[in-house]
Amino acid sequence: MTSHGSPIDTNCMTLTRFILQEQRRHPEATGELTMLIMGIQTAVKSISNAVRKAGIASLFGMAGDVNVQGEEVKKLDVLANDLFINMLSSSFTTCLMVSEENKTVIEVEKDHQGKYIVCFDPLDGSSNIDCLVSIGSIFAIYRKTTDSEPNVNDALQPGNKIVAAGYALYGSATMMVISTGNGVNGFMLDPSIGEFVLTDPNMRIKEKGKIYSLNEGYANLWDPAVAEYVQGKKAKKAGARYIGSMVADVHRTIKYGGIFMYPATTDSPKGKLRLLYECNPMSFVVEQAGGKATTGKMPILDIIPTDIHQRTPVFLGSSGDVQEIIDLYQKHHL
Ligand code: P6P
Repeated sequence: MTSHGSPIDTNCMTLTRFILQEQRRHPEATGELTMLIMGIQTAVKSISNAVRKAGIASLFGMAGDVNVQGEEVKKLDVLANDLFINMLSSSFTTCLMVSEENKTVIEVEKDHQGKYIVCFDPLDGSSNIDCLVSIGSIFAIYRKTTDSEPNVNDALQPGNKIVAAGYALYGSATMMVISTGNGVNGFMLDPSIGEFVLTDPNMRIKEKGKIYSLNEGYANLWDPAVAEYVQGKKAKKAGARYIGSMVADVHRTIKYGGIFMYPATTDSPKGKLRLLYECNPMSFVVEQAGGKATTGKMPILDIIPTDIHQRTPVFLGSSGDVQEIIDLYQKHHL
C-alpha cells in the first residue's frame, strides 16, 4: 500500500517496458531507438521537474536572449534545450539534431554518433510559462538515409519518413504521448516512482468532434475557406477552445475530437507553426491515432522541407472535420 493508501501496481507498464516490448516486434532492431527514446524520457522528466518548481527556483523570466525566431528566450527554454541536446547526444544514437532554439543544425560529435536524426521543440508554448498555462515538448525521429557526413540535408526529410514522434505535456500532470508507427500510447508521469506509466493505451481520435480551435484574433486576415469554415462552426454553435499552446490544444483535440487550426494569414502567408518540430510530429501522432493533418491543400506529412525552420499552415484532428476544410479549399480554388 502506498502512503496515500492506493495499492502499488507491481506489474505497471512503464514507458521503458513498453518501448522494450515494441522493440521485440522488430527482430532486426539494435536497441538504438529504445536508447534514444529513453534519452528523451530523461530530458522530459528533468524539464517536468524544472517546470513544476520554476516559480520557486526563479526559473521564470527572460534569459536575456532572443532565439532564431526573434522571440525572447526564457530561462526554462534554455534549460529544456540543453537537456534535450545533452540527453540525446549522450545516448550514442543520434548524428544530427534540429532544435527550435538553434539557428543551424546541431552535429553530434563523431565518437557519439548514431543513425538517428531528431527534430525537437524543447519547450513549446513558452509565452505561457509565466502564467502557468500548460506547455510542452515535441519531437520527431528520422533515420539517416545517406552515407555522407551528417549535414542539414539529412534533416530535410518529409514527415512520412518519421520513425517515431511524440510530445510531452506539462499540464495538471505530466504526460508523454508517443507513436513508433504502430498506433499511439499515452503515459502519465507517476512522481512517486519517477516513471511514465501507461494510462492511455491505443489512443484513437473520433471521426467527428464538436470543438474547433484557432486564434480568432486573426479573423480579418483569414482566406475565404477558413472564414467560411469558422462561420459554419458558429452557425452550429460548435464549442470554441484555444489555449495558445500547441501541445495542449493538440492533446485536447486527440482526447475529445474536433480540429486544431493554425492557418496562413495575409500577414503570415506560410502560417506560424514550424514544419520540422511542430507540425510534422503532431501530424504523425494524429494520423497514427486515426485522424488527418493537412495544409488545406496537401497532407502535412508529404511536404518536402527546404529549410529547417520553415513554417506551414496546419489543420489537424478528427478526419471528418479536417476533410471539411480540405473541401472548402477546393471549393474556393485556393
Ligand atoms: P498565437 C506558442 O508560442 C506557439 O508556438 C504554439 O504553441 C501555439 O499553438 C501558437 O504559437 C500560438 O500562436 O499566434 O495564437 O499566439
